[in-house]
Amino acid sequence: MPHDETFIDFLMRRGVSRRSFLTYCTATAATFGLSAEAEIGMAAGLAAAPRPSIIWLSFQECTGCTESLTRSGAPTIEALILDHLSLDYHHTLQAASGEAAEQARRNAMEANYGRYVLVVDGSVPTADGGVWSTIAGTTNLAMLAEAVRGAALVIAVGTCAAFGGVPAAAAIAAPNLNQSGARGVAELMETGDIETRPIVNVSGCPPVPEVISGTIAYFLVNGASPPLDASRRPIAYYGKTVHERCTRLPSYKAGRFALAFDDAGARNGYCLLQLGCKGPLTYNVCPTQRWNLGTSFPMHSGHGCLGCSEADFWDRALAADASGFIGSAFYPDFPPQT
Ligand code: FSX
Repeated sequence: MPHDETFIDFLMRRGVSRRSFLTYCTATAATFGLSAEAEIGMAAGLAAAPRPSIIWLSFQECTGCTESLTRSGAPTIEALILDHLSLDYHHTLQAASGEAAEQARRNAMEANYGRYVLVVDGSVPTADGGVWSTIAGTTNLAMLAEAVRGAALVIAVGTCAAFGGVPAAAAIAAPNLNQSGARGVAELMETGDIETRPIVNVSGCPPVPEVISGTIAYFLVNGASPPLDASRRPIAYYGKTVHERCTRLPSYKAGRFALAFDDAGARNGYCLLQLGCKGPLTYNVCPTQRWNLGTSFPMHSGHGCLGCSEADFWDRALAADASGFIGSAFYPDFPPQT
């Protein structure tokens, strides 16, 4: 595909109608809280958007983020946004390997210096000079430091890249257990280990795929990241808790709580808070966006929220009080008042 092919040309070639495209733009603009006028601007901007160069680096992770992104299903416009991108380098998806792959990365960075989007998934090991994870003989830390310099925007996809995630687990309770010294990308910018660039955290383990594509769509149109919260996440997606958006919220307000995962209350939509649900302190769109093309989300299928889009969620989940309530040490306001 040519680099200068616009997004609307690409969609037409893939058989997507203008009506479907406008419907998508309206929904996306509404997510970002844009005015009707701005909705039109978003449609025009996205239609004319050229293919940006994307360099995608994968470090310490489980590949769940890429799997989330490439999940099978109907070819939605969200998915086509990702097809439209010029994925010049992606460890997991590219066919090239070895020196040919590394040369392709260097070529893409040089040709698009200052303009490419750098996507990172996985945390970065920093202990022992970073030798815990290397690619083509280069530590993840050194590769990240090099790639960040020419990036117009950095998107940390997944809780590992955003906050350290599972590879950094037990950093709170037992610091020595984070043996690889796993850290998130933004933290490395704060400590001066890599240069500072505009960065967006798209957290979640894994993140909702539409949140990834929506964030990229916003950048394509505006040339900048959307408004962010204190954790550098797009407010449009992370501005409310899972609890506030949960389909079981009416039960919470009525004081109806499931007391076991297999009791009648759990089956009848009672609130899962007393079974350890982390929805009240977790900011994400899972209940409204849902997964697998809007099919379901954890509380819908009877499982409490794990809090995976929050920093240190794995360690928080380990702490249980005498009554067995998991995570109580980190939930001083339990039960929440909203
Ligand atoms: Fe982490 Fe992603 Fe969880 Fe896995 O790349 S956020 S372990 S879903 O794969 O980084």
